[in-house]
Amino acid sequence: MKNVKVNDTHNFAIVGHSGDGKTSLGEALLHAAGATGTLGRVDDGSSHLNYLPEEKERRTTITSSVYAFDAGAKHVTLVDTPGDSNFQADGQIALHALDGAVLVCSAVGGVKVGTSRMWHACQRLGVPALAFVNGLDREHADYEAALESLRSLEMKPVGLTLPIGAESGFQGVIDLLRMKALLREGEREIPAALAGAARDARQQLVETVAECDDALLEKYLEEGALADEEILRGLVAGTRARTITPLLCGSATLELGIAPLLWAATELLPSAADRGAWPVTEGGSAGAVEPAPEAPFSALVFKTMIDRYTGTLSVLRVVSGILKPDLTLHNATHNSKERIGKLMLLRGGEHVDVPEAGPGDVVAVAKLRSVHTGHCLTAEKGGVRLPEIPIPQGVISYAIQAKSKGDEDKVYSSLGRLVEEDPTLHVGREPSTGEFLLTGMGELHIRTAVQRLRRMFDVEVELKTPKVPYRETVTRKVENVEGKLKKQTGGKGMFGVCYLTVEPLPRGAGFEFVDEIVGGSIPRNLIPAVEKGVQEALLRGPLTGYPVVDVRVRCIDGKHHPVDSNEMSFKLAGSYGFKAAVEQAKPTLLEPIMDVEVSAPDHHIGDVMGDISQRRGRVQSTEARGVAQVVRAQVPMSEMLEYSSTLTSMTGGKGSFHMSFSHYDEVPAIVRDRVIADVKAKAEAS
Ligand SMILES: Nc1nc2c(ncn2[C@@H]2O[C@H](COP(=O)(O)OP(=O)(O)OP(=O)(O)O)[C@@H](O)[C@H]2O)c(=O)[nH]1
Ligand SMILES: [Mg+2]
Repeated sequence: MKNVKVNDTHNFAIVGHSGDGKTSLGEALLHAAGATGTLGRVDDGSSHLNYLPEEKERRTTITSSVYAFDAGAKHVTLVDTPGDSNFQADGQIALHALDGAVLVCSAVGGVKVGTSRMWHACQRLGVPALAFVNGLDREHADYEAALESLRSLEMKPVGLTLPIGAESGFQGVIDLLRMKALLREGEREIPAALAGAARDARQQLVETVAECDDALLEKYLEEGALADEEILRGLVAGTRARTITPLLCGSATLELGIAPLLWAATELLPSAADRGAWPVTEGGSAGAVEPAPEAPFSALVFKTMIDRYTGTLSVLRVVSGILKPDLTLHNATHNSKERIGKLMLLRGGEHVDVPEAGPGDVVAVAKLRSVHTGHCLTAEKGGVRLPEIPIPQGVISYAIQAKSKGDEDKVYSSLGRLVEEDPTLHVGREPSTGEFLLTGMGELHIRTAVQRLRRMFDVEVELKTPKVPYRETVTRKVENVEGKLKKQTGGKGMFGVCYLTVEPLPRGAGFEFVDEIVGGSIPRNLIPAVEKGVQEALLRGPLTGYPVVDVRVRCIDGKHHPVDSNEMSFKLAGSYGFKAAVEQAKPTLLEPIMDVEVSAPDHHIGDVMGDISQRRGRVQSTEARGVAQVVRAQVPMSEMLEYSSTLTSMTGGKGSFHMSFSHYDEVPAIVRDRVIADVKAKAEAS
């Protein structure tokens, strides 16, 4: 890779829906480029990209995998990303740091939720993409249907190849630029039976390309044809401007249609230089930095890998300048200094030392102390700051507990390391229940994290469905409730009395304390003690012990004693008064309601909506998105704890969902009584 020009440095992500063949396609590209001696396969565990034990076992990609290789004079980094919604955030993070994408779409079933999610991510980030219809050899493969579904994404696909045969009769592709048939046995002339179709498809290709450039269109209209260099020029311009999406097709596992894809990925997708200047938030000139070796150094960290033995590896994409071992850099995100050790190219699970890295290169650096995924590294002096990569937040929480007592510290420190590697995981304590919660993108995400903890750190944790963080509130106003502490027999006396009025506040308002004492019935300096007492009592409501919210407490009167009144006596008086008032103010239970978005193929949507209403959910809208329907609903969190496995079985794995907290709402009486009974039973049992 030494001395490779920025112009010849490429990187791209392979993105799409789970199981549509991204990893297999990555393996086929590596094999075609001669980077791997044998074709890696997902199914027999020989994949170079799915190298983690969990990936080999599940035959699915869990974290994005980076592989650097040379293709002719070009230095290429390919990033295979996960398709499952539990892990897809990893691919979205990587896309922020890469120059192009190959969107894989299965010939069976076409565009699915994961395909459309990643396509929209490319569009949002302005990443030029190619599309590849994969699996043409599979049963029920239908190229035309897949093409139609791609069009429904508002993509303008322009076919560079044409399939020869389908399903078990799939033999290869026609290269429409070179007008040759690429078969398993090698390059041949186009079979006579397909000559007409190939001519028509090329004609369509030329017309679409001509529309990308006014000068080309003029020439095409005048002469009815374009020269090969002109077609290439139009293709390049249209791809990079994202007005067209070159479409290729084939079979990853049969290695058919791969050479044209490798060509397109390195000739049509932009090189690091073609991509042009990157916007910066600090430094640079005119708010941008050029991807040039002589520019100030900047890089984005898009992945962190934890190795039990070698420690933490930060994977970064150099945006500008040159990186060498022994440099001191500035972590612009964390505002700290970092000394760089050796630089490594990644080839799946293997590392190869390199002497330097320039714009467009992806390298790993070991043992950076303050650096996390998403951070921006810059030159120590005169650096530029790139916008950090936003990290999607997880939504599903599980309570975790060390399996053996005494292992807690080890569990939490190992979890801390795992969270460093996967920023979409979060560990924290839920104050209202005291449980440690592991939060992630879905059930499988959390379960995989637990599996990795066991393998990497030898720690065993138990997962428990978390307690729903219920809240309590009052439903009516009660006035002038007495809170009294009187202990004046023997020793030092305690005396404090307060009168409280407690009333409901709108949802989400929290807590308000109003001091309405006049005439010194409670001394000024002791009124804050009443508030403190109320706040302590707020933490444990009378029904279930969950915190009380959305109440206003007015302290309207009180009594004191010149000697026996002190802070403690008014704090306790406040606490007693508040507890008594809440009991009289018809307390009730509130539950968290989630905004839920479910995507599923058309024919499953009836089942999905029926299931949502059974979960006490309210459907708010439905919308067609490609071949899928998207349902938006609000559903109580308590009903969504095991949703992902239900959705998977209901939709044969083709459904996906996201959810986030919306608001608290009152629990219906019948559910409330059950929750209260549960809490009581648990309290009695312990
Ligand atoms: N027949 C056939 N099978 C394929 C083809 N491409 C992939 N497969 C098979 O499809 C399955 C899934 O392939 P992967 O490459 O793991 O798919 P992926 O998109 O990486 O999946 P995730 O990592 O889960 O997102 C494997 O069993 C592959 O052998 C193809 O072109 N033809
Ligand atoms: Mg994969």
